[in-house]
This record gives sequence, C-alpha cells and structure tokens, in this order.
Amino acid sequence: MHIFRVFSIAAGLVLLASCAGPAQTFTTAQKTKQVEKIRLACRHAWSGYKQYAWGYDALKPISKKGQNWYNVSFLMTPLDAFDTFILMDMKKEAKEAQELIRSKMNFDVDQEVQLFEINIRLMGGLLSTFELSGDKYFLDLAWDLGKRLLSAFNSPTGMPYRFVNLKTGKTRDNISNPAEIGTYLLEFGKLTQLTGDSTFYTVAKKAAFEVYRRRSDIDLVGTLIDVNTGEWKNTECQIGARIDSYFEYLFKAWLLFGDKECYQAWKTHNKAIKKYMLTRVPSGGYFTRVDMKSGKETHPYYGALDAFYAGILALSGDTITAHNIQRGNFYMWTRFNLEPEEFNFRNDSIIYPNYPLRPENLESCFYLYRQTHNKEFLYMGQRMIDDILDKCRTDAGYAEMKNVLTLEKEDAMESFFLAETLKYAYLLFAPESKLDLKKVVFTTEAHALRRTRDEGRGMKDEGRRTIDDFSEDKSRVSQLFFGTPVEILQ
Ligand code: DMJ
Repeated sequence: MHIFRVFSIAAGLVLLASCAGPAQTFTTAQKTKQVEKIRLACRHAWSGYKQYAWGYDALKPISKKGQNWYNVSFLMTPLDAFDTFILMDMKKEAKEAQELIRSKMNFDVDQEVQLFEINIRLMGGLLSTFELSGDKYFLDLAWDLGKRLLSAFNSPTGMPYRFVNLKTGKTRDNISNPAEIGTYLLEFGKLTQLTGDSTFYTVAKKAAFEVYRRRSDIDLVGTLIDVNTGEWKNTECQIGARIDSYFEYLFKAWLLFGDKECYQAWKTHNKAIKKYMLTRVPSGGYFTRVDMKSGKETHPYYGALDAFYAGILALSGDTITAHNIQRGNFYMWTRFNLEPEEFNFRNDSIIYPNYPLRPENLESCFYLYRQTHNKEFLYMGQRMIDDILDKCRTDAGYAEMKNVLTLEKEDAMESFFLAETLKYAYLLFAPESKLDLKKVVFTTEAHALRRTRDEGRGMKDEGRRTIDDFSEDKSRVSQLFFGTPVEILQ
C-alpha cells in the first residue's frame, strides 16, 4: 500500500479516536460557552452587513462592501438570517432585518432570476418569517413571489426552466438538474396551505415526480436533464451538487405534510443509494458517484454538499448508517482542517479546494445528536464551528475560503452562513426546548416551517384557509414553534 495512504488511514483513526473527547463528557457549561460564542459570531457577521452592506444582498467581508446578485437587491442576507435571529433570541437584529425587508422588498421588477435560489432563500425565508412573526405582509410578499415564479413550470414536461423573469414571466435554460427541478415541495406546499391555492403544490409535485418517473431501472437519477424533452444529458448519480435537495424534499414533504407518495419515492431512491453508492473505507462511510443505469462507480468523489445526507438518514431513524457517514464527514473536515468542496475519498487528493462556509457537516451533526444524544457529535460540532470562527473571521464578518490548504480567503460571505451554518451550530449546543423537531421541519436553506403531518389532506381544498384566517392566529403560531410567543414584532 502506498505510504501516503497508510499515513492517511492512521491519521484518520487517531482523529476518530480523539473526536470522542475526554471520557465522553460535555458539560452544560461547555455547551453554554459554545452557544455564547456562536451568538457573538452571528452578531459580528450582522454588524458587518449593517455597517458595510446595508440594503444589499450580501456582505463582501474583506473589501467591506455590499454585493448584489442581480441589478437590484433582494435582501438575501436579512431574509435568510431572520429566523436564525429569532431562534438565537436576537430580538434587536430580528427587528432590524424585518424593518429593512418591509421597507425595501419589491418583486415587481424586470429581472431574470434563478428559480431554485430565489425559492430556497427568499420564498423559504418569507414563509418562515410569516409563520414566526404572524406578520401578514410577509405572506403577501411570498404569494406575490410565488405567482411570479409559476411560469417557469410551463415547459412541455412540467419540469421548470432554470431562469424566469419576475415581471414578464420569460423563461430560459432547459438543461437543468434534479435539485433545481425538485426543490419546491416544501415552500410551494406551505404556500398552498397558507393561501388555499392548490396550484403551487401541484406544480411542485408534478416537477419532482417527472424526475422520479425518469429514474433508471435501478432507481437512480442523473445529474443533468433537458426539461423540454425529458432526456438525461448526464447520467452520473451523486448525493451532492445538483441532486441533493431533490432527495431531501421527497423525504421532508412526508415529514412536513405527511405526503405518502413522496415518502415512497424517497424510500425507493434511498434503497438504491445505499445499495449502489454507500461505500465504506477505513476513514468512514461515503457516497460515491455512479452511473445511474449500471450502478458502477464513475468517480470516488465526495464533498461538503454530500455531507447533508447523514442528517436525512438520522431523521429517518437510520442512525447506524448516518453515524458511519458522519465519521467520513468528520474525517473530511479534520484531514484538511476545514472541509474542501470535493475530494477523492480513496486517495485523499483534493478536487476543489474551496470552502464557502457551508453548513451540511454541522447540520448532520445536529440531527445525529438530537436522535442519539451521543456526545461524540458535540465534539465533532465543536471542532468544526471553532475552526470556522477562528480561520474565516475578518474585521467585518466571516469570509469563505478559496483554498483550505493555503487558507487564502475569498471576499464573500454567502447568506446561508447566517441562515444555516450558524443556526445548526447553535442548535447543536442550545437547550433542546429551543426548537421542537416534532413541530418544525427545516427547508434545505434551514428555514423553519410549521409541521402539519396530516396525511396530505392539507394539500386539498377542503379545510382551506384564507390569509385573514391565518393572521388571526398570530400568537398561537409562535407558540406552536417555540413554546412562547415571539413578542418583538408586534
Ligand atoms: C444551500 O443554499 C442549500 O442548503 C442548498 O440546498 C445547497 N447547499 C447550500 C449551502 O451549502
């Protein structure tokens, strides 16, 4: 065996042994310290945004400037961060974000946007903000946005185009992927529940199931598909980029709404994923990449995005497989001291060396800890968040890494750092009463949506509720989430 490989395996085993922590203890005081550290980090990132990027989509944490995705700002950072502030009891920051969104958000613009990103960041943010604050303004915004996005689904197959103009409804780009086609079930389903308009869940479900019915004979899907013809353009199956949240939403649509067809579809895929993609090597478990038709390995690559699936498995009750994958996830982190976007898990070579402050590894730690209460996951989470807060910090916020080996920084701070990374890290150490997972499902952007597991009945027109019915519910809505009403936003 190659000497480098022997060294990596040995290093991996040492790391795995050490991650369990001294005598498996993790005291309440240690948890409180972590919680406080993460809240301070959140405040630091928001202060930088406030000072240098107020009103923009995102902060550039090195040059200390604001940055927009398009010609106009859609306030990605404040909207993505709002429910994190609520969870962390950061009332002042929540109010600042809410007022900024209320005063500036406008979707009536002649602007082409990427459907997937707008849905997970903005639509998800608006819906959770509404459910948390009871402020009907946010539901009106979500409804307006939803109607503007609908024309994207007008393709011959019902699978959406990747881009849509918010004013004209003009669409573009028919070569899409399962994630950008199937990640609307939660947001559009919630919009249907809240508005009584079944169109939203109908188009979202049709889109996801148009991918599902094109699965291969061994129940896998590919990476690229033409939404005009339904023809696969790339038949490599992977758990991460371009497919990840398609699998996630089939499972979570069952959790959130009790949709049994979605659960059945997820179970079919999950069986195939475990049969053909789950790979065990000495450093842990990984999902390898395979051809969707033959199940044969194409590339032994794994990365930051792939790490989320351990969390889905944990939520589904398969904690043994999830634990094994989380060992791989943690190895990927400790081997490079911050995880790379992609690496070859058979020889430890890096494919893409960047780390854009992604949450998935911490997210899986959080779900695994909630399911097992094994303190190993607290130690893993502590190591990861401490590395991030230490290595990525700048005067104005936190910067992405261009290269995890050289620690060269990128002048960017994605809004999901506030929406997801800090949120999952915080929830890992915070008292469990902060968030009851029986009452809430997190979207792929970690926006908290109220769980109504009603065997799909909520998706039909009976029991239909208008916005006004719902807005009378204000304090009850908040109580359903966290036990106490959110008072700050009245
Ligand atoms: C987020 O925008 C979402 O979680 C998405 O599904 C993929 N991952 C990024 C963060 O890494």
